[in-house]
Amino acid sequence: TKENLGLPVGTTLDRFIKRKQDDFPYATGELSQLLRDIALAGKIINREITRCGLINLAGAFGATNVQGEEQQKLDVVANIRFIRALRNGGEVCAIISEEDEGIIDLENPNGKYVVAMDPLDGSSNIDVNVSIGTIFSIYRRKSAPGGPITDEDVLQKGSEQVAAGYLLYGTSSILVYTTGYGVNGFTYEPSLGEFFLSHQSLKSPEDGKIYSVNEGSYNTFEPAVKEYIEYCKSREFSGRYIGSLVADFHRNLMKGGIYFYPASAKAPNGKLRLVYECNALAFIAEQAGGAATDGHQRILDITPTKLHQRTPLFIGSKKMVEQAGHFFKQATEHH
Ligand code: P6P
Repeated sequence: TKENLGLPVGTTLDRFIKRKQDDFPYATGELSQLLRDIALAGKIINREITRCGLINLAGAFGATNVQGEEQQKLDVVANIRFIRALRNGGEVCAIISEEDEGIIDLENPNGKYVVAMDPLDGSSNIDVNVSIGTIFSIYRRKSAPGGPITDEDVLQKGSEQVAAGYLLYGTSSILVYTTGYGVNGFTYEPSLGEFFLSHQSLKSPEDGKIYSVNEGSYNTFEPAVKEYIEYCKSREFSGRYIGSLVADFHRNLMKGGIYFYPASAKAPNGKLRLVYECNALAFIAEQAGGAATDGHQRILDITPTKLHQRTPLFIGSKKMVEQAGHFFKQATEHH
């Protein structure tokens, strides 16, 4: 099948992409090149992050981004690097980024793809040495080439994604992505500047015993969420919360578990962004045999209306997400 090529673990990302492209007779190579451009930007960011302590890139930049959050220098660096890599690659016509209010038009009129990204998520963790990540989604451009970028290009449902992935800059840096035929992970070897296939056809355990939520907001969660948390405690699950979405997501993907960021008084629609955080991870979760909802519906079925809109998120092992959904169903039936 297209899913498991049975490639040796020593396969580089480049060779893997080439092999996969050969599987698609009509592939014209743009998506392959786009994935290479993202990997290149990831290598550059990885270098900046590992050096940041030395060249004082940690700490607040003094500016604030559209979210009103203190903009960390590395956020700015990551945003610039990804935009530059994708502009130079030529396959992308527009970018939506957590760091920019509006649509970034790359002036690539023949670019077939649109990228939605969080260039450096969890940036508040940078100067405390906690793992951080890049999250990206890739969509096909819908409007006519050469014309203006329109809302139909940038407000697409997650189910329209052509590819999605994340980079996790941790104890080792890893690139995990899907093009709709399974999930594959590549571990970065900085001394060679190469990503090597390390997790082929990654499948997430269908059930798990890890739950990840910021219980500091427990008191203002809706009853169904409180009931699910009590359920997790009754089953003596482990609470694991790093406070860095990509790190929490990846751990649960590998070991089985659920991450949830529900609505609360402080965050009436949750904190995480639908277009450039939740959709990418939801695509990966489902491709790995997991699930992702907002408590009621599939994340990938939500039609975005605003670039930076937030959504509650329940994501991870299929059985755990279903169990959480059960408490929401009960709640709506009682009313
Ligand atoms: P809280 C980091 O700022 C982030 O966007 C995610 O990476 C992380 O999972 C979440 O917010 C943590 O938010 O409200 O629990 O501190």
